[in-house]
Amino acid sequence: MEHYEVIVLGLGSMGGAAAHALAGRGVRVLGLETFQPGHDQGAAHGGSRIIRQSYFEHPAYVPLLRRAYEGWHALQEESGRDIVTLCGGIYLGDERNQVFAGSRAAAQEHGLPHEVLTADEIRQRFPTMDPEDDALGLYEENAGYVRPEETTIANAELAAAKGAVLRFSEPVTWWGAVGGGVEVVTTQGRYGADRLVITPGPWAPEVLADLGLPLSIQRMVFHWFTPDFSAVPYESWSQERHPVYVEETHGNEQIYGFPMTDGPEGGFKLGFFRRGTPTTARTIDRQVYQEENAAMQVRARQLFPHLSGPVVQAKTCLYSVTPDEHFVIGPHPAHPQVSVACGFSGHGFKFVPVVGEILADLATTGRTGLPIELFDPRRAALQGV
Ligand code: PYC
Repeated sequence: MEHYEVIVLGLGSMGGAAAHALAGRGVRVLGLETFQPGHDQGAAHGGSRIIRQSYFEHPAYVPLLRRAYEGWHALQEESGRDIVTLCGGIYLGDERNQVFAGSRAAAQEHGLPHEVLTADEIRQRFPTMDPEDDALGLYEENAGYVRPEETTIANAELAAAKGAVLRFSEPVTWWGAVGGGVEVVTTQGRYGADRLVITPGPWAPEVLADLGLPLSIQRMVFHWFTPDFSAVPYESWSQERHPVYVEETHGNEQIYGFPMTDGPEGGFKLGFFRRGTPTTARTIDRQVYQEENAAMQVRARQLFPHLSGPVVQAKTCLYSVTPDEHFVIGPHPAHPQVSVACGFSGHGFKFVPVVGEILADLATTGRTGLPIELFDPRRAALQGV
């Protein structure tokens, strides 16, 4: 049986970053993955993911985001791939809601550069947008998007270049703690290791069934629409002038989206942030229905009245949502030689480099100096208490 210092089970966004970080530290690492790098079966596809720092979900994420940004720039430089675009970000809402008030609280607590804009200022600066008159927006320059497929491929390439053994198209059928180490069985073999890192994405309910985590696997959809360029010219929708955004107004569901990142034909991508339907990674319906496109466009046009053209494309994606929407990262409660990372609740991708670093810390030393208390697999929110 081949033996490694660390096995990484799942080479999607988080596992790929962990394999890369471990290989970079000279650890003898094996990575195992069911699909091919950059696949579209999980939560790391669709061309773009938001990165932002004035984090309305909780100010405790900000130190991790600062660290993640260092990792993003390093990954782009080292891989030579086009991964990071900082086009600015705006979080629209009002004093009463999480998106605006939470972003401002995080920016103030951590001294992050930001501007608060009124509805008129938003309209003037971003002519695609027509917010409610009483809306407010927190604008931060240091936000933008990253390209998920490029990220996952870059981490796999760099991990392999640094000595990791990566096996794609090799599904894992069993893992277990054996003695002080671990064993993993795949469709093609059996491997042993001192430590195991499990990054299963939406397959967590199967792969980590022993933990009984209360994860909700949700089918999400993102849509690309054609704007009316005769009303607002292409340049105003493009990443040279348009920020990423999250909007929540008057009890409406949150929507999020991106500037046009791939030229005038590429469509303007957006989605509902928290409106998934329960599913599983095996049974998800990947078709997108006309009614879904229509509902998205009606909601989107409350903010973007000129987003009136046809849908260019629409895709499904899988979120793994925890009850408190905070991540699950830490040692496996029953097996200290196993570390787990899952439950990214639809907002994890921007943390990819720092999660890789944390998992490499846990696998090599059993602890990390980075602040992960919020993500404890044993916390009350995960116990149904
Ligand atoms: O992480 O910023 C984010 C995000 C917005 C919508 C989905 N994810």
